[in-house]
Amino acid sequence: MVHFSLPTLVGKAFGKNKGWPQQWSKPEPKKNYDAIIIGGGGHGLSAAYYLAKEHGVSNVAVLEKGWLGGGNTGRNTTIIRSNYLCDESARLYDHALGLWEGLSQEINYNLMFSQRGVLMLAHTVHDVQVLKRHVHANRLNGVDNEWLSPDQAKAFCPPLNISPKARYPVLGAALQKRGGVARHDAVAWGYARAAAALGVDIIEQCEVTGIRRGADGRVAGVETTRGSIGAKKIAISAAAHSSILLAMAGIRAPIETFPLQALVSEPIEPAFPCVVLSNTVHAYISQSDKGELVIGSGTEQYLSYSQGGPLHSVEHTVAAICEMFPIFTRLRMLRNWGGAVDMTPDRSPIIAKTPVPGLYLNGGWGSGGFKATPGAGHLLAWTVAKDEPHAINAPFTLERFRSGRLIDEAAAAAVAH
Ligand code: FAD
Ligand code: PYC
Repeated sequence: MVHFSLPTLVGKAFGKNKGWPQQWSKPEPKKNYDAIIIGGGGHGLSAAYYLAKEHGVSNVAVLEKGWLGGGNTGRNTTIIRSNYLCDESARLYDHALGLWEGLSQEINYNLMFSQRGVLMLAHTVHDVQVLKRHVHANRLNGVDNEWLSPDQAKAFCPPLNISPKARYPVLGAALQKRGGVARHDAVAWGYARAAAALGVDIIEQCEVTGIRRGADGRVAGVETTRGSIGAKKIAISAAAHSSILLAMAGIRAPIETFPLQALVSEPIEPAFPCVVLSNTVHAYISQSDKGELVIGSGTEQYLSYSQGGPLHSVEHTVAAICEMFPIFTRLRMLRNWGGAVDMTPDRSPIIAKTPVPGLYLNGGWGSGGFKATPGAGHLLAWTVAKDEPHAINAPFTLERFRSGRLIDEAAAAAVAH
């Protein structure tokens, strides 16, 4: 089934201008900006907000080729946690989680942020060892995470099947109680409204098709489907399309793009109290406040920019969910969709300057960037404003793929890759 997000449906109902009915004006692009951000997802919009709010840079445009939040921001399963393995990642994701905790109040927009706890299941001895290693590493970094026996996991999540006869029995679980979910598209709209109120121009239906450079090599502006726009600085925050945009500036990036699918069930009474992830059986699940079970798959094993994927992957995921939670066996699935996620070799992101003066990159978040939205934007804004990274994003460079100083988070990604 094709997934139409709410903004699309409303956009169709409201006529030819796709997108959410505007809570901000619809500016025409100016001739010149101090900074342009390419990509109107949560990351780009939050970067614009923090540029204006914390650095006083408000002569900024966010250029979005479609509609706000129509990329991965509006397509993900909204899981938020900070239980990553490496010290660098713990700092990065916990910085974001800290910002989530006050965000609805700060931008005066109900993001439905709900810290209901994230449970990561172990089904094999290898899983037990890996997840316990994460628990210990997290605690050393001041990030909450605890190990639960199968009985304790069931007490936390009563629908969980802990029968030893299951094909992949639950041998234990890691629990991050501060983890949870939020309403994904509200994050884009909330940041957009807050940034616009500070003077940022948010321009939809404006695809960047080229990056211009001056004789000195610095960025000078962009070519778009709405004409040329000048800019002193340009930040790429375009998720799946990072490598395409970098190529416009002559940079070859170590990023590949894969499809990742998700689906929702028909809505039911509240039945599922937390978030559960199982890397081994390629499935994760939570229940939205509307009542739908929100379920996701592992990444497809082929490169593609398609925002969809084969049905058999989704069937495999649903089979795994039914085995872990037999009470859902008779539920109907309502709709499925996909996104295209940008993966780096070490499954960690890049928030950094690029070799082109004035050009910055926030990308490579793969299957895990929603949780990072406030942190990614905050750190990207810092990097653009000061032309140097914040201490938290300093390790997340493009250069690490040359030097070998990788930040390996394949296991913490929690989604089979
Ligand atoms: P996007 O929201 O994709 O925004 C980038 C924007 O750039 C898009 O709107 C796009 O249209 C625009 N763009 C691209 N090219 C151009 C151009 N040339 N000109 C102008 N605009 C352009 N992460 C989690 O943390 N937890 C999860 O549970 C989770 N589940 C996921 C489930 C699925 C099915 C998918 C697909 C992803 C999931 N993710 C999850 C990952 C997460 O969605 C992303 O990492 C995150 O949303 C990236 O945000 P963004 O703002 O960088 O990207
Ligand atoms: O990053 O936690 C995550 C995640 C879960 C599902 C997709 N991504």
